[in-house]
Amino acid sequence: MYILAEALRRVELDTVYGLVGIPVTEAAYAMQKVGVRYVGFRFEQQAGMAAATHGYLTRKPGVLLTVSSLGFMNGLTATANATVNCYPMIQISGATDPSMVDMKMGTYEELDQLNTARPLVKLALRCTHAKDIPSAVARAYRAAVSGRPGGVYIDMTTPALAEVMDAAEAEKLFYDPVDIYSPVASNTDAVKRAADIIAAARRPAILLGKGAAYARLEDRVKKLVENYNIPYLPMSMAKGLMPDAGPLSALSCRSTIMKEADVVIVTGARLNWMLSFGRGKWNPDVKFVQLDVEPQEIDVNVPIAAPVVGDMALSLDALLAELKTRSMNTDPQWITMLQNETKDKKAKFTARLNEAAGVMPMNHWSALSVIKPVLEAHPDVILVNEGANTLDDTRDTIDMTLPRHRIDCATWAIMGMGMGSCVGAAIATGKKVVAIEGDSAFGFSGMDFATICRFRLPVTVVVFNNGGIYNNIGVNPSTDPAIEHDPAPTTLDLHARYDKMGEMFGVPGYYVTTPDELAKTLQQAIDSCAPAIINVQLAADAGKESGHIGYLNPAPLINFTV
Ligand SMILES: Cc1ncc(C[n+]2csc(CCOP(=O)(O)OP(=O)(O)O)c2C)c(N)n1
Ligand SMILES: [Mg+2]
Repeated sequence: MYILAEALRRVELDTVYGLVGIPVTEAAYAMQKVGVRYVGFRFEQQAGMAAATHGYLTRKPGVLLTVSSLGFMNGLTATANATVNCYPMIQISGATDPSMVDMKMGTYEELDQLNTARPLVKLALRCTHAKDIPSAVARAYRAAVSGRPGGVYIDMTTPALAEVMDAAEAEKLFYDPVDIYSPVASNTDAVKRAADIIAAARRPAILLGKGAAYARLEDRVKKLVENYNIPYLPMSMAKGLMPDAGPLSALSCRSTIMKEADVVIVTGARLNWMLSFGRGKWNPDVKFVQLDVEPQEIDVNVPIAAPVVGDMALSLDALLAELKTRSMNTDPQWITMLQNETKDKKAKFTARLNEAAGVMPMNHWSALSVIKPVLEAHPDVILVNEGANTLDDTRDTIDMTLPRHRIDCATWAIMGMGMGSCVGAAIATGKKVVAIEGDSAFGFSGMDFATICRFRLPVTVVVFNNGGIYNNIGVNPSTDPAIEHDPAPTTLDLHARYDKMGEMFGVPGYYVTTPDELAKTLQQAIDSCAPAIINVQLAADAGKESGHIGYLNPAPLINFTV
C-alpha cells in the first residue's frame, strides 16, 4: 500500500478524501506518512462530493478512497455525479479478491465493483498486482482531466494492497506522465465559420456554462464580451465568470435572450433540460455557435450551426484572432434593450427584497435581503448552495463577481452535495466558504459538518429552516386512523435546532429569527475564519413546491396541499 500512497504523491495528487476500514485503513495511514493529506469523513458520498469539488476548482482530480461493497457504492453516487457534471475525480476503492467474487463464494463484502462502476465513469481499471498501481494512478489522472473531465474508478484489490515489493523494483515503476492534460485545438475552418456567423449577428449573446468556469476562460470571455459588445448569460455555476452585475450581464434577461437572440455562443454549456433543450422557448431561427471540448455534445437536441470542438481556451484564442479581421453587425438597440430590461427587473427585485426584509416570521427573501449585502461585500467567499426554494432564491439574489465561487446541485439538481463540497472547496482553495442550505438539503450531508469542525475549516453553514421539503404546510390526505397523524411526505422538523450541532462539535452555533440577527451572526461567523452553523428560522409556509421547477412534476389527478 505504500506503492499506492507513493504513486499518488509522485503525480502530485496530494489530497485524498475518504472513509476507511478493511482493506484500506493502512493505505490511508501510508498516505499521511508520505505527505499526502487524508481527510476522513462520516459518509463516503460526502467525501466523494469533496473530491469532485476539489477537482472542479483545481483542474486536478480529487481523490476518493472507499472500502468495498457499500462504502464503494456510497462513494460511487458522488463519482457518478462528478461524471455527469464533468468534474475530474478518481475513486479508489478497496475490493475483495476478484477471483473469489467472480466465483460467488460469499466472501467478505462481495460485489463486482468494477462492472458496477463501469457505466458511470470515464474509465474503470482494476489493480490485481502492486506493480499495476503506479500506471493505474497516472492513467486515471490523465483520463479524469482529458477531453471532457469526469469520474474514473480504480478497483484496488486486497491482493494488490497486500503485496510486498522490493523497494528498488517498485521505484522503477514510477514515471512522470508527459502532458497529463494535453489541449487539442479546434480546426481552422470551424473557427472561421463561427466568426462569420458571430460577425453577421444582429442580436448576439454568449451563454456560459460551468465548463467555461472549469476551463478558466474568464480572461478570454472578457475580451469577447468587451471588444465586441456581446451580452452574456451565465448558467448557475458560471455566475461570476464575468461579473453578474456588469454592464453587459444579461442575467436578468434570460427569456429575452432565448426569444430574441439570433446568434448564441454556447460556451462550455449543454442545451439540456435547464435550457429547454435549445427549442420551444428559443427563437426558432437562432443560430448556435457551440464551443465544447466534447464532439458528442454537438447537435444534442438541436442542430448546431457552428460547432467549435476542442480545448475551449485555444478555441477562444483562435476565435478572437478571427474576429479581429471582421466587423460586427450588431443592432445598437440590442444592448440598450437588455440594459433597460435589467434595470427594470433589478428595481422590482430590490423592492421585493426590501418588502420581505420586514416580514416576520422570515421567508427565504427576508433572510436573503440581509445575506446579499454581507456576501457581496466578501466576493472572495465561496458560496455552496442547495435546496429547492433555498437554491433558486439564493441563486437569483446573490450576485457573484469572481469565477468558480459558486458550487451547487448542478446538472442532476441533487441534494446532498453540501457539506462535502464545503470541505473540498475550503481545502482545495484555502478560502472561506459559506453554505446556504435548505433544511431538507442539509439533512443529506449534515453529519459531515463534523468533518468541517474536525479539520477546523473556515466554513459557515446557514440552514434555511422552513421545516420541510419546500415548506412545512403539507397536509397528510389520509383518513385512516392508523396513519392520518403521520407527517405529510414533505414535512420535516420546523423547530429542529440545527444550530445545536455547533455545541455537539465544539464550535459556535446561532439561532436567528430576525434579519438583523442573521446579518450580524453571518458577518461574525465569516470574520471568525472558523466553523460555525446558523439556524435561520423561517415561516412554515415559506416556499413553494419544487421551487422554480415545479413544472417538471407530473400533474396529480387530485390536488394535494404541498
Ligand atoms: C438526492 C435527492 N433526493 C431528493 C431530491 C428531491 N428534492 C428536491 S429539492 C429537495 C429539498 C428541498 O427542501 P429544502 O432543501 O428544505 O429547500 P426549501 O425548498 O425548503 O427551501 C428534495 C428532497 C433531490 N433533488 N435529490
Ligand atoms: Mg426546507
